[in-house]
Amino acid sequence: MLLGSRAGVSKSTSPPPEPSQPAVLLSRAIEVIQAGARLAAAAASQGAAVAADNRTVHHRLPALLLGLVAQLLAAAPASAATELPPLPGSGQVQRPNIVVVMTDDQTLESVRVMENVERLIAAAGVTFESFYTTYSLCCPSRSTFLTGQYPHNHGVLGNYPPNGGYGALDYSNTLPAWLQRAGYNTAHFGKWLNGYGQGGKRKQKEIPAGWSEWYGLVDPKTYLYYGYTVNENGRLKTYRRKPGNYQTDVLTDKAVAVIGRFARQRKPFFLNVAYMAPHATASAGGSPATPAPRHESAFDGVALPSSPSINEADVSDKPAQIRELPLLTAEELEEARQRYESRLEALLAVDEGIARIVSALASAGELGDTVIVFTSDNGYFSGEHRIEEGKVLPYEESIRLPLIVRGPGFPAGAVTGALAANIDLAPTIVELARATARRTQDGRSLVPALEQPATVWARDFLIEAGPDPSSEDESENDRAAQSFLGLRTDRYLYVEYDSGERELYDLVLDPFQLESRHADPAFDAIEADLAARLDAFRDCAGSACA
Ligand SMILES: [Ca+2]
Ligand SMILES: [Ca+2]
Ligand SMILES: [Ca+2]
Repeated sequence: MLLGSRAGVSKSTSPPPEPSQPAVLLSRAIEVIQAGARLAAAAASQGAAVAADNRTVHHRLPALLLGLVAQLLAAAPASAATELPPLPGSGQVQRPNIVVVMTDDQTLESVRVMENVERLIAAAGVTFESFYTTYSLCCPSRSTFLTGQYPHNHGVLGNYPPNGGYGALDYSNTLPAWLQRAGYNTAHFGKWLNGYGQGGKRKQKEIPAGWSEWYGLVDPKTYLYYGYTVNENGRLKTYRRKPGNYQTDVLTDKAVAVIGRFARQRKPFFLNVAYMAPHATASAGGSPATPAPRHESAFDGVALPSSPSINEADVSDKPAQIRELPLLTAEELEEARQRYESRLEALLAVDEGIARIVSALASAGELGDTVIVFTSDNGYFSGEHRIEEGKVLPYEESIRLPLIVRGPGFPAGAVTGALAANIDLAPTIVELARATARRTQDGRSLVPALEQPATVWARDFLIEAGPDPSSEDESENDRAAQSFLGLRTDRYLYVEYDSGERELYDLVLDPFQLESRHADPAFDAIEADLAARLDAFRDCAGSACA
């Protein structure tokens, strides 16, 4: 342990001071050097194949180092750098701390504006290129994260009753409860399952099983960036509209304070930092996300992503619910662009929050023993396939998500093509924590891909939606009126709708999903094969889903 590294947090319960910029840079430089040394050692001991597999890393290291050294020379005063992560081997990693940061409705594309995610997680860890949610809607997706199960097994099929919502899950048998039994301190911050806190004061004061500390946003005010209420370990606190109460910043403050408290205890810890950003400001009505005042102009006038599927010209290949959509008008496209701008701006406070969380871990001497997972619960449309806004549908913008993980033993700056889904998150965390899952796990641990990013595995997984009787009343689900069941393979997406309609995309030839091939005779054999594989997965549980 380096001298002084805990001094800042042991003197008071207030959040530890953030390390100065040079201290952060120096920590980062040391981490990059350490990562390079680990890779070199791995290559030397395991032969040329490993070195070749990690070539991306080796190419990136010199540039990263040069950049960091230049910044250090420019910025470092003599007093900098008192707080450093532990050196390799200085602490025995038994059970690592695990910090999950999950944003709400964030697309994969938008990660490009998050420099700290890139610098502190991606450059220090493993980025999954192909990570998906199996049900692109808040409550079913988060229930999958908490259980390791498909929605058809955990039973949360929508955001609200009768087929979903807060009351639909047995929290005493979810990931945080399993981690507590394995000896973890656990803490939740931010968004919980839809409907949490509704139904009177007693419901607002409820704390779900599994959490040592609880800072849950209380519905229906969860989706307000100001004026929201947090259940803080059983006490309700409302944060009125003033700049210091910006929701994302307040959630970061809570997480940083808890890191300080947990780090002084012997137990490892699990933090679930569930930022509501960049979700729209209200759950109904589609008001744009609210950026922090300091970020309001960061992306003024930014163009929508240049995807060829935006305002798709020919939708004759698609099911009726898309076929019947008119081309978006210039005004509608401008509204989608404004929403996109606000969402990017709202992500900047999340990105700053990640830097503060990493700094807090480093200050507490815990960074080297901590796995950090960055992801989102579902994606979002911004005009693709003529869909002005929303999610749920099985297109890439809605289901493909960021998953970036750093942690002890994982290579730095690596990218893996291993096909992964949110059913895999709980099995991964259970393995890392050496805990025991008490539900049959439908996903698989991603630890092999984290340790060896060149890992490839053959697998299929389901993309589900519904049946959700509540969805017809929810404007945010307005494109999800019907249920579907789809199969994602390493190459194809095949979907069967309740209406009997089908979709089939070859994602190698058609990554933007412009031409469904379900009616193309050239794809008959492929479609028959995919339909049979989907049938075999339809009601799968556990190893039958593998
Ligand atoms: Ca969501
Ligand atoms: Ca703006
Ligand atoms: Ca088309």
